[in-house]
Amino acid sequence: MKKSVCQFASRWSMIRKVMRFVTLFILFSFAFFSVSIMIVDADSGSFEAEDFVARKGNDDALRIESDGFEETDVDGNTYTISNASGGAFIITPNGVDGSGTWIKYELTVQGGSYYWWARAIAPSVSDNSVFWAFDISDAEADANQEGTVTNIFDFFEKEELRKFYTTDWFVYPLTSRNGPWPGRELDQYPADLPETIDELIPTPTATVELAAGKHTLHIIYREDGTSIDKFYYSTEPTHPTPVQRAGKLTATWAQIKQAK
Ligand SMILES: [Ca+2]
Ligand SMILES: [Ca+2]
Repeated sequence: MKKSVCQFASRWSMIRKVMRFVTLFILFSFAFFSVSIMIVDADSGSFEAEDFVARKGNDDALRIESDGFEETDVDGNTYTISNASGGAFIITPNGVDGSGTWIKYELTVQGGSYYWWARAIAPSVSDNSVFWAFDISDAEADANQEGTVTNIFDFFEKEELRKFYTTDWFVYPLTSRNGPWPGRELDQYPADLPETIDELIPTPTATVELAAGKHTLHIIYREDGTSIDKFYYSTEPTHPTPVQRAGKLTATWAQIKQAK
């Protein structure tokens, strides 16, 4: 009798251990599955600015140039552009009239609210913007449509941001000055701005609603002296690394700034 009680207690203890293990296994699996779902749900990607599919206007504006290209800034000083992703970028060099020039990109997304960034060089208030619009006709890609159809993508236009002007690449969050999409420039950066651009980490709020499927992006000339290397998009406000497509992982801002 004593022996069978002991056997029962031992067996019960074993059963409890197994049940505890199974419970923990189920909980762990559920947590892992949930995190996986969250990661899979993010959609992000990038494409080279030089990979446009169509263009119209002045062939010297929004044109493709390569690492080693020499550009002249607003003070007449020459600087060399290098370290571009893919070794190439688009630029309307200072002195080139790009009026009426646009380039067009095509992309396919999973659908959602997308944050956008452009890796660009915009060294002064005279060299720091383009127009942008998604899913418009070529005929609508017109500077006169600003505020109704097309938007302004500013690269440090607001007075508070002008101390950051640089002839190096920086990944700028998408902005819109007068609409139609909301995206005021100062809303894309922390209220408490740091002293140097190396410490500046954008805090983007502007998103573009894109349904699942194919879309177009028009970039339209606005100012000479502006270069764009690459575009990035993500359903997450954290910048995706250029090499990790499909939203599988995110990276720190320091990694991103160094990545091409
Ligand atoms: Ca200029
Ligand atoms: Ca590029």
